[in-house]
This record gives sequence, structure tokens and C-alpha cells, in this order.
Amino acid sequence: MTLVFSKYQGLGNDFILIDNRDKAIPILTPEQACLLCNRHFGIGADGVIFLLPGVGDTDYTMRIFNSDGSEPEMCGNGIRCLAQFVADLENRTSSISYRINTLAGIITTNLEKQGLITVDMGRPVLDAEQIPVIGYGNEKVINQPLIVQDKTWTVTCISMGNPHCVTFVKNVDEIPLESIGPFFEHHSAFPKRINAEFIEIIRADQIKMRVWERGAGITLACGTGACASVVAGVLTERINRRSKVDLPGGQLEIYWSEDDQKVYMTGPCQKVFLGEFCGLPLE
Ligand code: ZDR
Repeated sequence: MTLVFSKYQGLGNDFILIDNRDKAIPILTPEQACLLCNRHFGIGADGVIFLLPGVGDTDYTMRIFNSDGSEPEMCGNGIRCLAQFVADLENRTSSISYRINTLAGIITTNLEKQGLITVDMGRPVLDAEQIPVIGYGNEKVINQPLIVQDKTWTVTCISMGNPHCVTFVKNVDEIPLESIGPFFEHHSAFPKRINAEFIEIIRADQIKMRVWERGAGITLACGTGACASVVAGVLTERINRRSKVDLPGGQLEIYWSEDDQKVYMTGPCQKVFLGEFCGLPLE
């Protein structure tokens, strides 16, 4: 059996999109997701995303798998790609909103124009137990010490549906992300592992971010991470509620609204190629 797929990218965070609105394709096993994402033996991607029918009053459901086969609750760049994927399937070019059912709740996307999407990412979760982070009671984890590899880092933890640990540093290029990232991801304070963002302040309305993603390692961008980082920057009184986030793959605009306390993310995404994968034994 061949698997028809589309490949999309959002700021270089790249995803395999599978149209499963008729539920004809069995959901992948972790091993199959790993294989599809493998850049040598598979298609190559940071994650695989299934478009499924909506439930209740939602239009569609998104299920996403990281390149290690694990299933995160949410994905900011991925949901922009999913919204553009649906718009492409429905031949819509602008002003179309979708209510998407995810493991992190209902997320609303709005296609501003072809390739530019704003997402209502919902309210950030700050309670330690809900993120989850252990060792800090049920307090918020803002500017708290965390020992990683014998070094004390000052971290702020936030869930945007998925868990994030944000660390502000002087120079983000000097962070040895490849070596330190796994120790953040697998730290005993984070029972569901963590996405780790390192942030340098550029101006009151602009930050520079590098990310180590749970289940995917270093990626060029992370939408939920950018949202969590702006929330952390506001909570620690470093930046404005409306700020730009410079990622290795490009820029996102994030707004943490004072009115409804929701986080809005605007950024690009693009269809890259279509294909059929033949290397997967699907029962
Ligand atoms: C970070 C991410 N790429 C995004 O854009 O939000 C989401 C991927 C999921 C992430 N690796 C996780 O939470 O496990």
C-alpha cells in the first residue's frame, strides 16, 4: 500500500501532512512515524500530522507525531501547516477560519492570505502541576532555579497545551543546545519531558530564540515555544505583550492579549511537495 502525503513547512519546521478525513488510513505506530520522518530512510520531517474529521462543533481534528514517534498535545507551526493544507484541499485562498480539535483543546486558525495564518493558541497554563513540573509545589514556576548538568539555570515554565521551559540568556548563540538540550528534555522535574527554549532579548518587542524540542531535538522553529517564550518574557517583565520572535527558520509575531488572556500567533507556512511513500508496510 502506498501512502499519499503532502509536505509543508512553517519557518523550516517541516511536516508530513496526511489527509485522513475519511479515516481510511490507520494511525501510524511510533515506529512508522519515526520511519516517515527519517531523512535517510523515509520522507524526512520534524513530525507527521493527520487531518481527521472534527468532533462536536469542530471542523477537523489534528493528530501529530514527533519524529521520535511520541504524540504531543499541540504544535504551533504544525497547525498553521494543517490550516493551509485544509485551505488548499478546499481551494480557499483567504479569510477562512477553522476550529481544530487537538489534544490541547479546540484551536482556531485563520487564513489571513495564502501562506499567512493567525492561530488563537488559547490561554497559557502556569500551574506547575498542570504543565507538568515537579518540585515547585503547585506554584507558578517563574524565574526559578533549575540545576542541569551541574549548572543552575533560571527558568520559567509554561504549557501551551504542551510543556515548555524558557531560559533567558545573554547570548543565545553561545548555548551548546545539542549537548544541553537532552538534559533539559529528560530532567526529573519534567515528568512528561519538556521543550526547552533559550531566549536572548533584542528589544522590548523582539526576542531571539533557539529551541530543543521534545521528541524532535534541534529544529528551526517552534510555534508553541515562541508563544511560551513571549508569555515568559511578559511575566518576568522583559518584553511587551506584542513581540516578534526571531527563530533560526524565520520570524513569528506573537500577541498575548490582555483582554482575553489568549495568545495569538501569526506566521507563514508553505506547501513544499506532494508524494507517495512506498516503504511502509501498512496493514
Ligand atoms: C514545537 C512545535 N514544533 C511547535 O511548533 O509548536 C510542536 C512540536 C511538538 C513538540 N515537539 C512537543 O511538544 O513534543
